[in-house]
Amino acid sequence: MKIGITCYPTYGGSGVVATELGKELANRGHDVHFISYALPIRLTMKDRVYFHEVEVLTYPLFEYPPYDLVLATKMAEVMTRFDLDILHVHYAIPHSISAYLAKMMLRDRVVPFVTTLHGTDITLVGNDRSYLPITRFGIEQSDAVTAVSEYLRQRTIQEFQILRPILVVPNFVDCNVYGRSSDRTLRRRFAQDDEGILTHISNFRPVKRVEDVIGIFALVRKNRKARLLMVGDGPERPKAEWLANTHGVAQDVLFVGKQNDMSELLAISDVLLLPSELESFGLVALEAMACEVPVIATRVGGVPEVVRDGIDGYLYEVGDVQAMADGCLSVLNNPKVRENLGKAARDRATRHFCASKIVLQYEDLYSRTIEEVRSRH
Ligand code: GMT
Repeated sequence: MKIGITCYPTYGGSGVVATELGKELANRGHDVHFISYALPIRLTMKDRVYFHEVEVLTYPLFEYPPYDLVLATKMAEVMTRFDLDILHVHYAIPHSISAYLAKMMLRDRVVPFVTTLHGTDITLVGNDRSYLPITRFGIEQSDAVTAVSEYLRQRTIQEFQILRPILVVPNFVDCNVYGRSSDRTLRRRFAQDDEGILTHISNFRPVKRVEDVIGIFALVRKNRKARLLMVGDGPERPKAEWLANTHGVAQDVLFVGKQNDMSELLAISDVLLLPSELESFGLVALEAMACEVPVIATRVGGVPEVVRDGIDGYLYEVGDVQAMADGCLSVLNNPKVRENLGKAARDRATRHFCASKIVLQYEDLYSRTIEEVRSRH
């Protein structure tokens, strides 16, 4: 198939999923055309992968340059020029609206589009009154819609009063790339042999509750030697740095910034901390699980669909910093517990969330959607 993919190219789960999906589809012999305003972060150019940049003209009249219109124009151009069979957009706003416009712009052919809902497009942005009607319209006009968890599917149906089917296609991880590492050299760059490594990876937005990450670590540090790796960047980073100072643990907290290769850092971690207010899936928890890293997270949104409490890690109420610190300590102080949780987590990741399995579901959805839409025209 000739497949177009649009996503946010910056750091964030939806862009990562879209990029990894495109790479897998290209490996399977499809032509994949990425359409976005920048090269997606994890995208490396290879055979059958193409990138089409959306360049937005600024003009003094435009206080708000109309990205969605330029994107629609580029989508229509790529659809025609490369004879696309289907377009897959990740994150509803504004991508599904641009895809709808592009589809309408074509005169002599129909190119269906699939929308994948990732989370904040529904739970934070989409249900704001100023975006709700247009988000609902984008969902209704899509030729197929998927959500990354059952939680997100249900929430979309309830909040947007959606009657059309929404298919759950969970996020995935490349189980060949993500795995445990016994290489002590990389580990020693961050911690001594008797120090546990706790890792947090996010875009440092308020929903991630980085203040709880630091609070949990400070409690852990009172009880044993440990290091905290803070991976990523975003608006709450200064607050996290300030809190590390005020808790007196700054020397053991390493802010390593945005990284392209999470697999390396996860492969040497002992615990993944994800105390978010909400996660529709929690891709980073899955990536950790594939690396045999137990997950200490909040019982929110789609997280329990990924992490089984007491089996792959432990789940807690939002803000229960003390309980999450106790959970970390029970993992760090008991190597056997850490190992058992880690092995179970890896087993779950490989059985249910491996790229090879999930990509087939998208492939199948594309074929069915193309056939349905063609049979109607
Ligand atoms: O988490 C974010 O702030 C961004 C958002 C994104 O677009 O990357 O993440 C959402 O999509 C991820 C990939 O499907 C999910 O793993 C995250 O759980 C989801 N974030 C939220 O629901 C807060």
